[in-house]
Amino acid sequence: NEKMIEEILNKYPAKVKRNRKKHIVIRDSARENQEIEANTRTIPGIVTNRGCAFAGCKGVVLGPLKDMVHIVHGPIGCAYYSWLTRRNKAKTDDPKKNFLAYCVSTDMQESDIVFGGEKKLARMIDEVVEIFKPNAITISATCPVGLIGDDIQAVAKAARAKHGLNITAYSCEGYKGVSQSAGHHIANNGLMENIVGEGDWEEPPSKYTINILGEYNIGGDSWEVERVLNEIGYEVQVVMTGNGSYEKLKNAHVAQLNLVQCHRSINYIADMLEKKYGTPWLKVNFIGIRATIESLRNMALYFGDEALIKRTEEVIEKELAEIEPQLEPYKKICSGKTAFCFVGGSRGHHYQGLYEELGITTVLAGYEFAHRDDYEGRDVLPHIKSDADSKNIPDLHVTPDERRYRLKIPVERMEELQKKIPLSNYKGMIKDMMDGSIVVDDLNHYETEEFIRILKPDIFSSGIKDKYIPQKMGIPTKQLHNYDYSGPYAGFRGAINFARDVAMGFATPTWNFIVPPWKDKPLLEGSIEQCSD
Ligand code: CFM
Ligand code: HCA
Repeated sequence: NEKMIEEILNKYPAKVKRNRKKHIVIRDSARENQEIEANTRTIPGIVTNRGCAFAGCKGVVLGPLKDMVHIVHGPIGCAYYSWLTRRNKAKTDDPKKNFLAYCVSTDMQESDIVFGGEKKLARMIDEVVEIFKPNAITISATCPVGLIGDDIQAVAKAARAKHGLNITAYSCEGYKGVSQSAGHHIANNGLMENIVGEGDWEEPPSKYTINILGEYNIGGDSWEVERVLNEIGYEVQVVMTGNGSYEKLKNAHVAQLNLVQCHRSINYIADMLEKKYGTPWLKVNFIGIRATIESLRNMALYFGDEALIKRTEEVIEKELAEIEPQLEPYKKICSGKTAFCFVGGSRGHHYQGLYEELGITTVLAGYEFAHRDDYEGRDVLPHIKSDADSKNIPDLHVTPDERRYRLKIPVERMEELQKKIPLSNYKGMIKDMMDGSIVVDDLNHYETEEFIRILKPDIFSSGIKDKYIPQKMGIPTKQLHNYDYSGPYAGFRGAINFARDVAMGFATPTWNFIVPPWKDKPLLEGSIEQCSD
């Protein structure tokens, strides 16, 4: 394996080779702490799948909040090409309070770049208030805004005073970080500073009130999770941010527990909620049947109520009885196959368990933009050296809220529970991987082709940008970002949808009809002729 990686890297210039080598690890459980380099700058021109800070802020974290209008201050492309492509679904009781289907942008032109776009932005806010009457407004900056120095914070402040509405600005210019991860952090800080805790609720609305953090309702995932949680007896105050709303988010402080699905995108808020309101957070994973069951049991253990523990087991039993017979035929098709599982952040890890349940072994996995703790576990956080790029987005200084801070469970019980369940913790991807499997950070086009050529996986999990590489090599892909047209994949019923889609990828006769273009005819055609001056 090491020889194989060396061979792949040898094609690079020496400096690039040295860099990329640190982003590739072969899993070896005999070595206790395997380190990987992550969250550093991509080599220019290497053809990565990463996105930008604007994508992480507006596209990922803010965008799904449905009763707000999200203004993109910038040239139209940034808004238009990120418009609804992530499939973060939303429904509202009041149809006038769901603005997700709109694409709202200041459509900056050359003259705005030269003379400044602040006035145009202020006019746009007035129009948005008049036409849509949203519950709140966000403004997200794209690259040129920072370059020309438009002060969007000042525009937002003035508009807030003028309209008496929660209007906030996010300085998430695309270049602010090395990937969309910086945008998550900016959005987390903004939501915490400007929205969470704005509501006037002092008490939770029910006995078991929880928030779900880092769940974006892609293809309806959070609806499937909530269906099961409601059946057990939980009240979900707000999902951050899939199908979420300003109205619910402002009272997020009342929850007794925060669940964290995608820690990469939202661990900052989880941590700040704990510091400010005393609410613990539990790492969950609702992707995969076993992981879902484990998460539900851990939640019940946290509350420690006998009736809740019993009800949890009843619901698990009922759900399993429904799905197990449906799963069998798909397992037969999938069993014995291998997969690459390369997604943006946490999904590169989360989906491995579901693959395993179908009998599929993950032989290579990685993340586009995750940090070392997502690979190595949260314990590594104190050992991560911060560099100029990561210092760019400061951590907010959060202190206990004088009025609302309540320790949700006694310190001793928390310590006891921490030995049993992942409270304020996650263990990272590497420890869960099989010996000899490969972990790659920020995989690029060239390495994708090379690893496929050597490891010949049966299926490749990817996004819209990279899925055509394997497909053209005759390998089925499973889009694990927006799920193409499918989903939900979370929870019990979601696992069936996933199994069906993956089995379909293997069983479809399509692959027999594909002849890669280079097998048919030469890529370049033409003749060389003498050129006379
Ligand atoms: Fe979290 Fe996500 Fe992901 Fe992510 Fe994303 Fe996404 Fe993703 Mo695409 S928040 S890190 S920034 S689970 S949009 S819903 S699929 S890359 S693995
Ligand atoms: C983003 C969003 C994205 C892109 C997915 C893809 C998503 O990073 O801006 O490359 O297929 O999930 O929609 O991650």
